[in-house]
Formats: sequence, C-alpha cells, structure tokens
Amino acid sequence: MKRTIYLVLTFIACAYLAKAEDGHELWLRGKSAASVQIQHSRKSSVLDIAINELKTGWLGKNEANIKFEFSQHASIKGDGFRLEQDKIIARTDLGILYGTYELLRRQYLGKTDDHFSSNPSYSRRILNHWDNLDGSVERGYAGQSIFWKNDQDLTISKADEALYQLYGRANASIGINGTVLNNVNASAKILTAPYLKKVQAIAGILRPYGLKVYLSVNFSSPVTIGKLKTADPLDPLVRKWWANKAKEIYQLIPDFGGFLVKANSEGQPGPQDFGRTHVDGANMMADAVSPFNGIVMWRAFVYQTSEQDRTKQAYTEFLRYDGKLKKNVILQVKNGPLDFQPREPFSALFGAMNQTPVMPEFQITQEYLGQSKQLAFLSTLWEECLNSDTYQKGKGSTVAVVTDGTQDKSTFTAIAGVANIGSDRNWTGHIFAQANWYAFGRLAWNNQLKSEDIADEWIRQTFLGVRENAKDQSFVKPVKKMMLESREAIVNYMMPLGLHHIFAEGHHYGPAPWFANTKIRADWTSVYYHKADLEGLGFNRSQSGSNAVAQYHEPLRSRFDDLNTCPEEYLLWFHHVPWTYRLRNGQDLWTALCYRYDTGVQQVRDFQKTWDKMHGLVDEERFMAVQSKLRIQSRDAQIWKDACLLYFQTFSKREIPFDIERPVHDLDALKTLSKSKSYE
Ligand code: GCW
Repeated sequence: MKRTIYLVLTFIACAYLAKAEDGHELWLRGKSAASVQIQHSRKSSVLDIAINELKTGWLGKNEANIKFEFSQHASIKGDGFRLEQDKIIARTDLGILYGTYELLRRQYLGKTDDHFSSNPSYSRRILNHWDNLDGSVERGYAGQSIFWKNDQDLTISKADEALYQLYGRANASIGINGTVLNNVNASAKILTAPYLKKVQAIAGILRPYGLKVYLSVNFSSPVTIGKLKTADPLDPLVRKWWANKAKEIYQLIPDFGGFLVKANSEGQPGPQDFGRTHVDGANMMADAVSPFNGIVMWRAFVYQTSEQDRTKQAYTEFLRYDGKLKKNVILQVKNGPLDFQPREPFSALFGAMNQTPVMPEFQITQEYLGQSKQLAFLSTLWEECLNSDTYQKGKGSTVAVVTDGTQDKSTFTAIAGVANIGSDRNWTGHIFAQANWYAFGRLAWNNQLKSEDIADEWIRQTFLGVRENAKDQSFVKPVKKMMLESREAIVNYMMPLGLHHIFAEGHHYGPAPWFANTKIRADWTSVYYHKADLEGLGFNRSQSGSNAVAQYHEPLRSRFDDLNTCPEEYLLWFHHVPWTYRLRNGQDLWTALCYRYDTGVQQVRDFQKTWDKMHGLVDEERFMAVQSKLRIQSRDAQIWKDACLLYFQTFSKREIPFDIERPVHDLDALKTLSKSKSYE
C-alpha cells in the first residue's frame, strides 16, 4: 500500500516537473493568488488591463492596497511613470499600465527599490512586421504571419483575437506602443476597403494595450488601386487621392499612427519614377496625414544602380534634403550603412542630419545572424550602435542622444525594430529569439539600459520561478554569459575583422564568399564586398578608396581612414589589408583571420556545453528545443569557418596555423550546399 502511494506521488511529482512549457507565454509567466486592492479615480479599457494584471500577477504583500495617481509632475514625461510605496503615478492611463508592468516585473525579480521615475527614451517605439498579405513573412523564420492569411480570408477568429491580445500584452509589458502591420515591400491592396476593415478590427483589439497601428504603403497605390494615370507626388489628383485615403483611414481608426514608406529602393516605386525627389514624395504623404496628427516614416534604405560604394548612397541621397522635410516626417535609418550585418559601423546619416528627425531601424528578425536556427542575443549589437559616438555636436553625440531628442528638444522621436514574430507556438522560432523582441522593447523604452541587465531579467522571467535566486550561479550566470557572447561568436565565425555580406545569395543563411555573378548588380555579390586578391582582403573605403570615411565627423574620419588607428573590428570594412599586415597582437592578417574563425566555432561548442549542463534546471521541452538548435548552430558555424578559410586560402596561399582544428568539409561541397536553402 505504502509503495503504491509512493508510486502515485512520484508520478504526480514527475508530471508536475515535466509540465510542458512551450514558450507561448514568453516572459509573462508570473501568476499569483495573493490579493490586492486597487484604488483608481477613473475608468478606461487601458486601466482595466492594468487592474487585471495586478490582480492576477500581484507578488507583493497579500491584501495590499495600490493607488493609481494622476499627476503632471515634471519628473514624469509622456507615458512615463513614477513608482512609490503603494502608488503608481503617471500623467496618462498608459503611463499607469507601463508602471504596472514595471512593478510586477520588479516583484517577480525580487527588486525592492520601488521609488523611482521612468520615462521613455523615444515617444514612438514601433515594431515593423514584414508580413505579406498572402500570409508569408519576408525574412520571417517563425511560421506564417499572425495578421494575414490571404485575400479570401480577412476574418479574425476567436483564436486570432486571443493571440492579438497576448501580442498586445507582451508589447505593452516592454513599452512598445506601435506596430506596422505589413511589409515595407508593400502591396497596394492594404489600402483597399476590405483590408482597412481588418486593420480597423486589429487596431480595436490592440488599442487597450497602447499599441497604435501603422501601415506600409506602396507609392504607386493611386495607380494600382485608385485608377489614376500617375502617382506623381506633385499631381493635384494624386495629392487629393492620398488626402482622401488618409481621411478614410482616420474615419475608421481615429488614432491611426501613420505611414511607413520604402520608396525607390530595391525595385519599389517612388517619387523618382516621376522625376521628383524623396522630399516631394514624403511631404505629399505628410500633408495627407497631418490633419489627423499622423506621421510618415520615410526609409533611408535606398541605393541605386550606380558606381558609388553602396554604403555611401543613403547619406549622399538624403543629406541634401536636411531641413526640407515636413514636421511630421521622420527618416528611418538602419543601424549600419549597409544592411543589418553581424557587425557594421553606425550609419553616418545619424550624425549628419541637423534639422531632420532620424529614427534608428534595428532588425530583430535574424536575417543575417543565423535566422531562427542560431542563438544570437542582439541587444549587444544595438547597444553598440546606440552608444557609438557620431561626434555630431562634439564628443558625446551618441546615436542614442542624436535620435532620442536629448540634443534637440523640438523633434519628435521614434525607433523601429523589424519583428521576428510569426505563427509558431513559441512566437519567434528559437526560444532565445524571444529575448531579442524583449530587448528591443526595453531599449526603446530606455536606450541607456545595459544588455547584461536586460539578459538577466529576461532569463529569470522566461525560465525561472518567482524570485528564484537559488539558480543564480548554476543557471542565470552561465546562460547570461552565453547570451552576451553570442553575437560576437557569430561575428567571429561568419565575418570577423569587418568582413561583411559574404552570404549565400537570396536566403542569407550560410556562407558564399565565392559568390560572383556578372548578370546581377555587383553590390548583390560577395566578391564586391570582400575584394580578396593575392595581395590581401577588404574594401578600401579610406580616402584612397571609396572615401566613405569622409561621411563621418572628426575624429572618426581620420581614425577610420588610417589603417593603424582603425578599430580592428572594422578593419576590412574600411581597408584593403595585405595578408602580411600585422595586427595589434602581432599576428598577420591571415593568421588572425584563421584564429577568429576558429574562436567562433569554439565559442558555439562552449554554448553547447553550457546548455547541456542546464539539463534539469529548466523544463524538458524548452531544454530540448534549445539543445537541438545549438547542434545546428555548431554544425553551421563549422561550415562558415571551413567555407571562408578554404576560399580565402586560395588567395592568401598560406597554411592554416597547425594548432587550429582542420576544416572538415571540401570547398566544392560547400559551394553546392550554399545553393540549397535549408542546409538540412
Ligand atoms: O535586408 C534587406 C532584405 C530585404 C528587405 C530589405 C529592406 C523588406 O534582404 O528582404 O526587404 O532589406 O530592408 O527593405
């Protein structure tokens, strides 16, 4: 009898321990039975959410009393808040909601210093979904779009609604307050009545969570769906069409955020098709939405078929328009001058525009960083960009400071992240990719946060129980270390020392440094970027080369220009460097390159060891999911190392140092592999 009871108890205990955690709840796993009373002087759907969160997630003293207090106190700005003993103080309902999430987060983490104010760094903190209307997601690696299925099905099911609520909640919990629902490579159909109706419905579900919806628009919409003969931004009929369209949208969605536009870039239509400028196009749209307080986010990601170094083109194009854009236009600039590479210097445009608000665009989806197969915590990449000094107004003009309004109080501010969210049960494909969604929101709220702290809070909320400190040393510390190293590991095994864009064509997952093709534009090939030859490696962007260094303010210009002062992480970005050139550690370029690639591979092997040690400290389902992804990453890191070293060796004509593990693949086999999308 005793034995049976024992067996039953063991069974129950095992069933409990093995309770599946599939990642769907993200970092919002805190539940509680403790009771709390909430005093509030007004009612709204936003406050209802705050109240509900407190009632279900309260982890403070049982029977506590919490007061929502509205105050115009100078220490609180916009939707910021102040936490005091038993009080959440804010100017707005949303401020109360954000304060609520902060309070609950702190309770979960066991933080007690609850007297402080917190204000958002950017007034608009926006996700960009590259979701197509047929349900696919451009550069999405986590299933299908959560917003779109196809033309025939524009309904929102109960399950969709529940998903959007959780999406809204997750975003609100980290302060994200806007979302662009469709791809920047936009279909004009989004502006037709049936689609706008669905946008209206989505907006209605997301509104209580403080999320405004925005849309990407196709510049030739007046022709495609409006039956006009032209989309020329100076044509009165075209202007009228956009004005009417804006009116129609705002009638449906009074708090609609505005438009995001990719124009004259990668085949998208734009004002230049009609002999007009980006300013003409942006200002025309700005006029259409300005009566309703809408904004236009105009992307600076443009490059034409020209001989000019591609990394210089956005700056060249837009600098001349500084001060010419309407007040409700903001220029959306990718963090680097090329395209979301594992490492790039910051885009010179951040330091160039004196009278035009500029917003950073980060890529949360890991197009170039292992997609959802590899673990890459991108917070360190974004932190590096935000902390880069542009020297626009002397020392201290970091990207953070020149974009968040600190230097120029009159501008409105924004930041965008290209979402990594899809229909996968765990939202992002890789459990650790959730950390990138989380980190983007946290940095958008406070661009001074440290990646280390962001990782710490994410790990605890995602994997541990309430105030679970016992696993500090065994779990949090090693996992955090792995996350903080992960981006640099990728740089090492993919593109060390400033190499860039040597990816396989199209899918951008694996290596193809050999990729050359005279039939397509040169800047879509790898050889354009690394310029390997018998003398050396790298793109000369110094004064003697493309002179991209001239786009940076002093002292950066000179620092980047001189091979001896150029930071080594950007060496091959700015210089064509002889194979025999000695780096600061005394190694010649070829040797250093070999060690970097090898280090990257070893780092991933270490991640595997680290994670395997976590067995039993985290639920089995997520443990196995991550373990399996790390195996793929390890395999593919080796592929990167072998491909790049064997290929560059055909130029350097040198041995791989003998204390480094030898390649295990043949170059020809890797060339074939790079053409297959899946790598499986
Ligand atoms: O990084 C490139 C991607 C394209 C993308 C483009 C952009 C949406 O490969 O898929 O298109 O950037 O940012 O517009």
